[in-house]
Formats: sequence, C-alpha cells, structure tokens
Amino acid sequence: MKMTFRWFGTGFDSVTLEQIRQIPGVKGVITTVYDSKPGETWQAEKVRALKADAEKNGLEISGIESVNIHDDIKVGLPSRDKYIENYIKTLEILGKEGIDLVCYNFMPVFDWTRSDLAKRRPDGATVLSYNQEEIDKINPDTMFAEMDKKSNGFVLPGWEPERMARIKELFEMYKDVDEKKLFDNLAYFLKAIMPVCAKYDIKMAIHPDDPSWPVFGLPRIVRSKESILKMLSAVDDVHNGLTLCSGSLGSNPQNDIPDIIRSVKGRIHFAHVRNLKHHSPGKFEEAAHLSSDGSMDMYEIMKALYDTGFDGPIRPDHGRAIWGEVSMPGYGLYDRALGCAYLNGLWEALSKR
Ligand SMILES: [Mn+2]
Repeated sequence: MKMTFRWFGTGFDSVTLEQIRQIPGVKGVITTVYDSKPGETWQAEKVRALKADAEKNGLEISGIESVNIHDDIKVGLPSRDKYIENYIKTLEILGKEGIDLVCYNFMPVFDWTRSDLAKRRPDGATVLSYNQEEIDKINPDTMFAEMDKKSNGFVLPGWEPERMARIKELFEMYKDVDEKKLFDNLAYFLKAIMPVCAKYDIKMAIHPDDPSWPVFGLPRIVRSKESILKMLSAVDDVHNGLTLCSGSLGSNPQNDIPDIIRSVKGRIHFAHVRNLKHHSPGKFEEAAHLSSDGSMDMYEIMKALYDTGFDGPIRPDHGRAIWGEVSMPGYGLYDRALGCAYLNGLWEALSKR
C-alpha cells in the first residue's frame, strides 16, 4: 500500500502541502480540480499546476477524488453521451499526466449524508454523525442549507452551492430512476470509458454509498458485497474497480468488510480506512481510527488488505476535530495525521508477522 492524504487544493483546504509532507510515510496526495463542474472537461493546465504544487513539496498525485459524474449520465438522458465524451477527455488529460487512479461515486442527488457535522464526544472532540430518525425529520429540500450552515465556511465535497440551488429540479430528474435504471446507467458509463482507461491504465474506483442504505427514497447501488460483486461483473475489466471505504460500507454492521475485501481481490484500487461507533441500527458517529475507539476491527481490515496483496493508495478518512483545529468538517490535519500513523503501524506489524 501507499499512504496518501486527501487534499482539496490551495485556496480550498485549511491543510497545506508543507504540513502533509511532514506526516511520516505519506507519499502523495489525493486531490481534484475542486472548482470544476460535473460534466465539463478539465483544463490540462490546472492538472499540471496541481502536480507541480505537489512535486515542489516532495509529494506525488496518487489519485483523483473525484472526477464527478454529471446527473444526465446517472439519470440516463440522451445528453449523457456528450458528458461522457467530456469525461473521456478529462481521463485523457489525467492519463497524459501519468495519473492513473480516479475515485468517483454514482449517488443520486446527495453525495454522503450526515445529520450532524460536529457531534461532541465525551473527550471534547467533535465528529460527523448520522441518525436516521433525525434524517427522517429533515425536508430534503432544506438538506443542503443545513449542511452548509455547519460547514465552518468551507464548500463541502458533493454539497456545492450550485447543486443546492437546483435541489427541486434534481429530485424531479431522479423521480423515475430506480435501482435497476441507475445500475444500467452506471454500466453504460463504464463500458464507454473502458477503452480510454485501458489506453492509459487508469483504474476507476467507485466509492460506495454513504450511508449504505437508501436515503430520502433515492436508490443506492454500491452498498453490500452482493451489489459490489454485481457492479464488478457487469463490466468485468480490471479498470472497473472499487474504493474500499470502510466507513461507508461499515455504516451497515451487516457488511463484513474483511470478507468483502477478500471477495473482490485485485479489484480494490484505493482504500479509505476509518472507524465508526455504532449506537443502534441507523445511528452511528465517526470515531478515532483506533479500533478500541469505535465498533470496527481495524486490524482485521488492514490484515485483509495486506493478505490480498493490496498495493494501491490508502488514506485515512474523516477525522475528528481536535486540539482546537478549524477545518472542513472531517478534513482537519491533526486527527487524520494520527490516522496515518496508526494505519502505518498496523501495516508494519502485519508485514513483520
Ligand atoms: Mn470514503
């Protein structure tokens, strides 16, 4: 594995590359052209500028998270082909720059969802949390405004204001899209991009749905071992792979993550590893990465990755807000750096068994 750190780019992130390079073992950043809009072709100059920034600081770009998918592709509108063309052009630009990993998701309307972005824990740390009862009380039309209020002034990935302005239109667009349609549209998209992925050896790594069940009645298609295997076999090409996100899949305690890792050996191209504390079905909060702080066995997750020969980028995922740091919720420096140190320690111990 290669330890990496998510970074949103200068001007969008409270964490700097100078800080990231001082975290032991971090080789690269996972980044994006943060001000690009879904559906547009990225500008090669912006990708080169990101790369130059990273390299100046002794880091590489280990992957992109995310190149977002235009809603017309997810809904399956006739206009999707134009947006897929643009996506292919973006992949070509990335491929030419030697960037060979792209994380993306195929969630309708809402990206990841939480009911609270700063739930206070007994030790004073704050974390992102989810409570289905709270979510059920929220009018989806006002969900964007709720998230925006709690974002510490940062634009949250997947919760961009321009989407907020179109919320009613987005729900309308997806009203006839069920799981089958969404799945078929994903397969259509993947089949169309596989040739360019093969040409530049770009590994696509779909991010699982977060949380891993339908929210606001919207379909979810990457949320269990069964659905992941179905997605991988629909386009059975090594360039069609998975981002193993332990926190997203782990939101449903029925998901046996080490078993999922072993079942899809060779198709995990990227790993987000974090811990959660479960309270009751549909109610959880994020925890420190350490196993004993949450409900998940992080050693078993890392062991499954190690034993299956995982050699892609890995990153700590959302961190707690600690030591007075103010950042985009979940994306401060301190707790994610602790996460890197812990995951590196587990890996070293696994390698010396
Ligand atoms: Mn994740």
